[in-house]
Amino acid sequence: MSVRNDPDVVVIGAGFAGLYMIHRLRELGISVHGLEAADGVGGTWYWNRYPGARCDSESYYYCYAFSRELEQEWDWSERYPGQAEILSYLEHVADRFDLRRSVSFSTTVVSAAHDGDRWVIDTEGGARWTCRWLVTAVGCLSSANVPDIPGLESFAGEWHHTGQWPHEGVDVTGRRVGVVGTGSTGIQAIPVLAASAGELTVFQRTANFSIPARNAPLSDDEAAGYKADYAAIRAVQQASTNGHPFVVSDVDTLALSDDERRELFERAWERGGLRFRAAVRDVLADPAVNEKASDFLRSKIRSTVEDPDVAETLTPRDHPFATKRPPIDTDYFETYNRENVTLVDVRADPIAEITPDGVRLASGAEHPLDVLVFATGFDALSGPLLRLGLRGTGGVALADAWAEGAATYLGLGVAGFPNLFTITGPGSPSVLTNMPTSIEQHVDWIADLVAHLRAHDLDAEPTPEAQARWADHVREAADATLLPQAASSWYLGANVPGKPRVFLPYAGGFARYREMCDAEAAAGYPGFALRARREVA
Ligand code: N01
Repeated sequence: MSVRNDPDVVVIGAGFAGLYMIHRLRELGISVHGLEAADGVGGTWYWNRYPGARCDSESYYYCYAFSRELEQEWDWSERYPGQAEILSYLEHVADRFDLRRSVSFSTTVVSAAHDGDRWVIDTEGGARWTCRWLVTAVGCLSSANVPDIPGLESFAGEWHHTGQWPHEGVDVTGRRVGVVGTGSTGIQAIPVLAASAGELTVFQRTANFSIPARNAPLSDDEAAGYKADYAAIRAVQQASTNGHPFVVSDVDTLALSDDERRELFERAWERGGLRFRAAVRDVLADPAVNEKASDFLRSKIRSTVEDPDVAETLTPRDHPFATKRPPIDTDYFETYNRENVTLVDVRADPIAEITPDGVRLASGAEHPLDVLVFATGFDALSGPLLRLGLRGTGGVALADAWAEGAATYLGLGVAGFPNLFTITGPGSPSVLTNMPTSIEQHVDWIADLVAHLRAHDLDAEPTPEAQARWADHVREAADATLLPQAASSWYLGANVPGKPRVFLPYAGGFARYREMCDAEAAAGYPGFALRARREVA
């Protein structure tokens, strides 16, 4: 095995996070190289090519803010950008800032161990890289969760996880298609698959709330308006809870009459999208407010779905609205009015096995299929880091360090893992926010820290005390909301059998989090053990 190279920093991943990290470090004159498993840039938007894949954040702010020129020159075509358009955007960014020359593609990291001096990174192809600082930019939702259902290997048709969708596409025309999962992904894919499949069977375990996206082409006037307003838009994002440029309503919905409240909800419904949450103050803090909003959304399912039994099966009753990540959709509930779509309640009658012909339920009912789609989500936040095979001081594996659940300081580093920085790691706001906003904040913060360490010839890792305090704070922040009430949420790791139940993202809000990170840096990084560099013979 040969040592390929030895930059100051290795960045794993070339999606939104990795590309900007490489750019920032290069600007600072710090040598950096990226390792990317895919054969191109894009991360999430490289892999998630399933039918209907589209972003739930609006295009004018689901993008980088670091370059005024980039902001002005890129034209989005729709209110919500589709997968292909976001991938084109990231390819443009890679070219515009000449980033590809700093990335090795088709290079999967199999292990990364700190040898007491440097990180030693081994890749599937046998190439070895070493570096002083290792930055993970592997995303929060990149480790596919394929359920362990008996008989899957015997299935005679084709099956795919949405997060590993074939690049050549899957022709479902006239075929019998099954979809397992009704999270954000399933809810995006189901209407599109139904439009061309012969028959579509949806295997639903948990009914979900969903709000119409109201996607539409972006008019020239709208696009020009956003471009002119970017300074103000970015300021609202930076001061917000979720990194979205929405100002949360100050209306006390419980003080309104029933008619006034219904009118407020109707307006938010008509506007559509994730903005619905911002229209309902305290929706994630006050159970009474949440129940009003949940009731309204349930009534929309009843009035949309023609068959009352199907409508009832689609009606969520086991978790308050938005305690699981709320999907947004285009004609999701309407799809169940189609002749070729069948809803199967697998909570009432669980999937027992996959047979060569399709899916067999516990009751013995059979659903013959040609194509089976797993929209079953991801081993979120910790999963993408665990599969890197990270080993810290003394050879301790991250999997052992996290046996009781993922623990970090600020979501940015792990005690016992020197000079490792984790962009949007567990314990950061990440998935509760508009991702590019959180990513840029993390990248800027890490770049400043690496520059500081380099200037003073220091190594750094979080102190165990700071990490323990942060874990308490992450728990308190979640407990101050209704979020932990969704028992089956991936925020808690509940979707992966055997995964420790720890509320993974930081729910205290993006603006507050950013201030804490800034205070940490201004105070000279007191939550980190900073050690003078040892001379190595
Ligand atoms: O995954 P999910 P996702 N048998 O975990 C079901 C982001 N995203 O890919 O709820 C039967 O939310 C599972 O059921 P249950 C977004 O943050 C963003 O949809 O566990 N069913 C659930 O219905 C999102 O939240 C965009 O009972 C099984 C579904 O599969 C995150 O990605 C677009 C099962 C999984 O839902 C993940 O969304 C799409 C089993 N064995 C996604 N195992 C944007 O636009 C799981 N399920 C940015």
